[in-house]
Amino acid sequence: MKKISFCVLIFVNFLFVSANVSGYRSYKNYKCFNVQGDRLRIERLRHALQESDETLTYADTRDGGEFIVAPHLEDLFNKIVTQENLKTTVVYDDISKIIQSEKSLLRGSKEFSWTAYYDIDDIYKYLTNMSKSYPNLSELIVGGKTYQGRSILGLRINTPSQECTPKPVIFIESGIHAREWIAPATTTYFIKELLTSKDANITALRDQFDWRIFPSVNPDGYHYSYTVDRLWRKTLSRSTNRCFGADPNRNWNYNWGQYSSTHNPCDYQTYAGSRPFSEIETRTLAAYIQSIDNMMAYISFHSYAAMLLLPYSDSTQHVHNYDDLVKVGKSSLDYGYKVNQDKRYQGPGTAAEILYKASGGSMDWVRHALGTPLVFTYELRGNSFHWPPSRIQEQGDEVTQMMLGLVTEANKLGYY
Ligand code: 0X9
Ligand code: ZN
Repeated sequence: MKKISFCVLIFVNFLFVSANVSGYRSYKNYKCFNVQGDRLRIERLRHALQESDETLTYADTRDGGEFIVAPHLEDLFNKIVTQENLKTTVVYDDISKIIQSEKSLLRGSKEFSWTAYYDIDDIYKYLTNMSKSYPNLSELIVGGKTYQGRSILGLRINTPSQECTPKPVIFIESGIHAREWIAPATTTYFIKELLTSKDANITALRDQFDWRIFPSVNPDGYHYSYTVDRLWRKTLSRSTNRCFGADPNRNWNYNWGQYSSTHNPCDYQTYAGSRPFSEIETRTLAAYIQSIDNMMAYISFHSYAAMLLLPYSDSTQHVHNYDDLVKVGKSSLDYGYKVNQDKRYQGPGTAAEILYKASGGSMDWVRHALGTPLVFTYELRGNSFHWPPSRIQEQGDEVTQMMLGLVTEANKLGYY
């Protein structure tokens, strides 16, 4: 009798331990609030909550902010919201339900698809398979290395041409923030369109450029978000015994560590790293980018503000071809609206003017260090990093049109 209960105990203990080891951070009863009102008051709310819980998740939005509030913070949240006279609406009353729904059943299916979100190994397998299926049109490329020893894998699409001069390069950097799942999903969709579409506009889009496309430049973080903590944003580099990860979009060597950056390794969101390029991902990717000649455009995909952002992120001063960037950006958005007019994107405009100032971002470094003429950050659609898997295709079609709109106007303005 004793033996049996001992075994039961061991078994129960095993279940408990394995649930903790492989368990996904549940976010049970965490509510998502949209908060509107004075920016400074919202800042005060954020500080107060962060003091009680440094894993607080928040995002600035065009008219305020969005907060994911743990049950133990709800009283404090309500108290400060009343004190500060802020307006709140509930976006999700239990974010764990959304997290569950995203990991839809299809993800185990053999065929890679755009009706579910996939883990990094599946994304990499897809890139590898496409490079094998279309060897004349594409090749697998390595843009850098990660803390956990992964390669930052991408696809180069550079179809054979009769011209002697090299084609202009368009670089796509996607998924630098781990939790912005719609970005890698959209990017693989765009790759699929470039390689398989019979639409003459899209084959021309493919053939005119030397594409370097990286669906996930923070693959360690993405895998961690996929398997452990859905709201993880950073890399996974070890900082202290207790804390790890830096924000890879605060870590580039241009005006590093100034705005929207912290020097606290335990900050859940915007720790800038111990020094510029402290993260192997940004350092190696920057070296790869620097080795490219003839880069016409650098495009970074994030989510979920629905905005089109121009350099510089930490200054309201305009770059010399700002007016062109606005024209190209507008054309890109207009093409996108052929697919989806639900909600219009804000911008194009400098991140500093229409979102918030932030330093150490990839877009700013590329523009400043390399002088790449056309540099954009797209904040794709979503609610709290969530975009229903059933609508990935639509977002992918929208981005495909956006790329067409971008190059069409760039051509009119003489960029190629
Ligand atoms: O803060 C960021 O890095 C980006 N927004 S996100 O919600 N996806 O994290 C914006 C990047 C460009 N703009 C700025 N750096 N302000
Ligand atoms: Zn982002």
